[in-house]
Amino acid sequence: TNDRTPAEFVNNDQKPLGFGRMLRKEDRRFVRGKGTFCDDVQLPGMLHLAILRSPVAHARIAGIDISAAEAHPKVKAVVTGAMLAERNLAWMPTLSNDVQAVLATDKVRFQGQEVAFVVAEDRYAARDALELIDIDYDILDPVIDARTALSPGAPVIRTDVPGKENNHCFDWETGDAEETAAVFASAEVVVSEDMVYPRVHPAPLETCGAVADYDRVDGRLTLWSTTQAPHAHRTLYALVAGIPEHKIRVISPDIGGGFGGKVPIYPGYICAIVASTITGRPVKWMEDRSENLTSTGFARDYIMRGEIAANRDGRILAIRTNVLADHGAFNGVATPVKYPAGFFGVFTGSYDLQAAHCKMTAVYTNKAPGGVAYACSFRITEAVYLIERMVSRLADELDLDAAELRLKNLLRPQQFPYRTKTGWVYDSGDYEPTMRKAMELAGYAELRREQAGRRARGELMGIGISFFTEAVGAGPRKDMDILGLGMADGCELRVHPTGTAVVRLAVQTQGQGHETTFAQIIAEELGIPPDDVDVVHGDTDQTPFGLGTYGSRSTPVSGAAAALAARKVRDKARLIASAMLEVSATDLEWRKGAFHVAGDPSTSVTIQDIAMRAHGSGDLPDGVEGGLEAQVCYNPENLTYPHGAYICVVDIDPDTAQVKVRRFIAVDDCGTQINPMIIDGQVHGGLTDGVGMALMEMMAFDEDGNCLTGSLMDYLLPTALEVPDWETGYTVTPSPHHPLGAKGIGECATVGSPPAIVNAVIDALRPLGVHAIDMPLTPSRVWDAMRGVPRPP
Ligand code: PCD
Repeated sequence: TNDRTPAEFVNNDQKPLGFGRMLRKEDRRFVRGKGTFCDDVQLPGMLHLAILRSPVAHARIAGIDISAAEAHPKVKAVVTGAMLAERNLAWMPTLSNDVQAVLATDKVRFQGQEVAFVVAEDRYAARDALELIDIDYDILDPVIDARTALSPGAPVIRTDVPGKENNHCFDWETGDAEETAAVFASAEVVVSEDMVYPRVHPAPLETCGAVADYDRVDGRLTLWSTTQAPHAHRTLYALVAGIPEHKIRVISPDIGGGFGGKVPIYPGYICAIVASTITGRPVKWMEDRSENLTSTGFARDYIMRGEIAANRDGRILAIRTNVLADHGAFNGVATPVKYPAGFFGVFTGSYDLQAAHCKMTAVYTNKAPGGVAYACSFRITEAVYLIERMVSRLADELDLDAAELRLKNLLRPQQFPYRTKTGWVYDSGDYEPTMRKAMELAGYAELRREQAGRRARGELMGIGISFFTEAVGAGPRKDMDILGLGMADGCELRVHPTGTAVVRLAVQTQGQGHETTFAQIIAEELGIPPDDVDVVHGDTDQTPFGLGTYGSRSTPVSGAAAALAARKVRDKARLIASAMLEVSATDLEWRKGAFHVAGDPSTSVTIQDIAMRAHGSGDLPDGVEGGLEAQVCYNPENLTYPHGAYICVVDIDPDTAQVKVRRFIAVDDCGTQINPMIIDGQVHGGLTDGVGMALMEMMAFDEDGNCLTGSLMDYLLPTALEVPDWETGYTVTPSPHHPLGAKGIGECATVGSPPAIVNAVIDALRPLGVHAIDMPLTPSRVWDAMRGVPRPP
């Protein structure tokens, strides 16, 4: 293997000190079972909290009797919404300026909603006591289908909002309606299609949970919680719960996967805090799998109508879409507040268009809240699906090759920075080589020949393509904030006297390997081994403020902050080196790890020598303080725009309608690569997500609003059995504004893969006259499509 262990990074010219394949430092702890996850936290005297959830989707609460539960010998407290209301804590703000019930007071609005909680001496007693709570529900008609949510006479869900008479959540529009209509009117070809991006769930391995420890003596709250954004959560707790911010410490320990689902603040966290304040004891709350699936943030749930306009020769002119968004009972979307539809505005994709327009309506339904960016920079997954389905649909209509049609319309390198018709400025891109590389890796021409042969024999083989541009790395802070908190990130770097270092970050790894890659960034910039750099994160007492890890923003934002902090340290080191070597600072040249006198490479001092001098007793140059450290708050100039070209090959069994992903070729471009091994892992994970969404995953509900996918027996996740050996490749187009040229990669494959798979299935079924099908492409749906049965609504 060419994956070096950290110790193999040595200071010589053969082996790079910074970027490159390197095994993950954190895995030393993880493979030995030495991680510390939320549920591993054990405090003396700790109590356990369990939440009672609504069994129905929509009902008025007529009465609650908690007396039997309170009488349970191991129960310390039973709390209802009414009791929270007395403390003004029954409702909390969501990240998108709506409110959400912590515990229901008036009504329950989705199955699984939090209604009461019990605190007991152990986990079992807490669960047992839930059964002793007696609640009287007056059942109301639920609103389950987003299409009927605005029908006259539909039951109103948000009766808590004064004057609210319907289930309208928001309207949103982008692009130019008139300009787009004009282009459509004069286009030679217009193709349209209806599509559903079903409700799915991030379903991380570790569910959500918290341990709250409120110290009544000095009024200090320590909260271990499964959060992707510890600093933002702390500020919001201070604003909502009224505990002063400096008295709150949020610790995000090891996290077993986030995938966007751990960005929101969930009622359970607040309940744990309340429980600790009223009992004076530490309190642990951990969800089980069903609670996680049924009550925490869902993703997608967009019903889209797409229209694409083109010339007969395949020149794409414009795209237009109408979206109906199902937001569930509360608008719990975690997105920069100016963007209620997230970054859906990038639905113009990777093509040079004359016009684009999107109109969206969002509604409330009696389903769990959310709209989280599950491995998706805020709704880009939906946007990429829309355009990539439409482009393949157009190829189908014009009888053109789907790869050639894309090549004809991709943006050209000289068009960057490129402003889209919806106002996004793509920083850099060189798309054609990426597409060509994917075609080459796939052996595209040969695959098409093979397909023709198989078709002639009646076999169902399909080749699907997608080309995507993602927008990752939110800020800049002038455009992007979450509840008023600007999206910039702090970083602190301290080099110790012996030349090892500690870097303190505002972002928090959930499995991405930050303890390795951020050490590599410092190593690259300072020329010290990555093993000599400790990465501290996930603890608000130990790290500078910043908005957290999601939207693949860690490398674009905090990665830039880390590089700039290291460069500040280097600038100071240069001054100290000039004193040590008694030459002017301008006569010094930096070569990884040391300053040399220009023209005399034998005279040099290493960064370790400089660190000792910086902390030592010797003289420092005038105006230079002792110590070797730096602090940066990085406000990105723009998002970074990674891109990729994906090709999927499927075979469909004509007798069972089972789809088999035979091959999947992914060529990604995330600019400068810090750790290609980790990048490969990120891509593998995202592609697996894509197979899950395309073929298996959907949160389903019956007409009463019962969630039908509350366990992993029904909510199907992909395993090694459903995925092929991934074939990955890369091109490198650096970001011009990022100090390292790096772009994010974490979500690219999840975003780019579903349309490639769906396009492949439709391509396979084309001889049967199939032009559209909705995810998940389960055997029964494919079977129906093969027999011309109309799609489910
Ligand atoms: N990188 C490199 N290079 C480049 C880029 C990147 O190397 N150029 C690497 C880094 O450093 C890291 C990774 O890779 O380590 C990633 O990164 P990014 O892209 O920056 O991202 P982040 O921020 O870090 O992360 C985040 C993401 C997300 S967002 C998601 S979903 C998912 C992903 O991440 N999640 C997860 N991936 C993952 N993995 C794991 N393991 N786990 C998890 O959980 Mo969202 O918004 O939240 O929905």
